[in-house]
Amino acid sequence: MDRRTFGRRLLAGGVVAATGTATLSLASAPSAADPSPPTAPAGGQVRHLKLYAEKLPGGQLGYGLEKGKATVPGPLIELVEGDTLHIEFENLTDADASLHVHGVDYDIANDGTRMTGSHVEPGGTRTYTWRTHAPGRRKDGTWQAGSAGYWHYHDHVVGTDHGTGGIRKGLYGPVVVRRKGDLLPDKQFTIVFNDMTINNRTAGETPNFEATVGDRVEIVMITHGEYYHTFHMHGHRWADNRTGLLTGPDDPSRIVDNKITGPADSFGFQVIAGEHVGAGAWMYHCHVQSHSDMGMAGLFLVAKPDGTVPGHTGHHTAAHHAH
Ligand SMILES: [Cu+2]
Repeated sequence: MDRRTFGRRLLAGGVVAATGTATLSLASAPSAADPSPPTAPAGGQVRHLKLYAEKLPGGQLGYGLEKGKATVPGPLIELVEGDTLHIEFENLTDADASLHVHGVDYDIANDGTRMTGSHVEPGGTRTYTWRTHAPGRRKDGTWQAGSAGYWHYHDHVVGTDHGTGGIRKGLYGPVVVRRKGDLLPDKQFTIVFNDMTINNRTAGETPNFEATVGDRVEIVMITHGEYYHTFHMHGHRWADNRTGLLTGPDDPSRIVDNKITGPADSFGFQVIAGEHVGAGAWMYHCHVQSHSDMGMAGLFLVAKPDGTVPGHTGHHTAAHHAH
């Protein structure tokens, strides 16, 4: 395994950070000596990963890279177009479970469904293989997209043959597939609207995310459950395309700060924290008014270089602070 690109990385915020979750991530800490952000290397690597499903307190379930370290959402899995990933999945729960992925290439034996027998019994292990590809021209001359994008994985068998119980209890996580040369962020956060929760946390316990002005922050946003939502972040905006970045001055992507999102949708983007707007306790929330009123909101805490967040007392939202 390449330690440079596959190093264990402490998420610098978010609900999973307190447990020191290892994340399969390409991102690296910014270098003061070199202000230009690092970029994704060439793909084509064959990678291996161990992933567990296990029970969490309160009747929840989670995926984790180590036993006893499961989180909701599960760990970020990050690849570059052309990479292949073999995931040795061990089911430590007391019910059949699986791993089903969106966006990347997998054959029917890696579907993670009961119908195909590609689920895992309690105590069992199965290796799932995900492949990715770069964009290019097919033999017939037509153009095919690459695998790049913000995707996700989830259980497909707990509770029902669609994994409704597994998803509800927390068996889901983010996937990022990059193009070679894509800018790598300083910090990455995953926000999942799952029914009326954010990352399975209810009103008053929703996660806050911390950054410093100038950080290149990447958000992966996923929706699960029964409802449609709109994702809004105050003070920041992004390109509404598969990678959330503009490719140049002629990129036709719409720039948005609010996006409708329904069950199993995923998108993502990078922002420069506080760019043009400065430090502050910037809200993010569902913009369906009854949903935000019921607590589907949290804070993007953008600190000044001295670490302070202007106007933020730390308790006016009663929201949970994840460090
Ligand atoms: Cu909503």
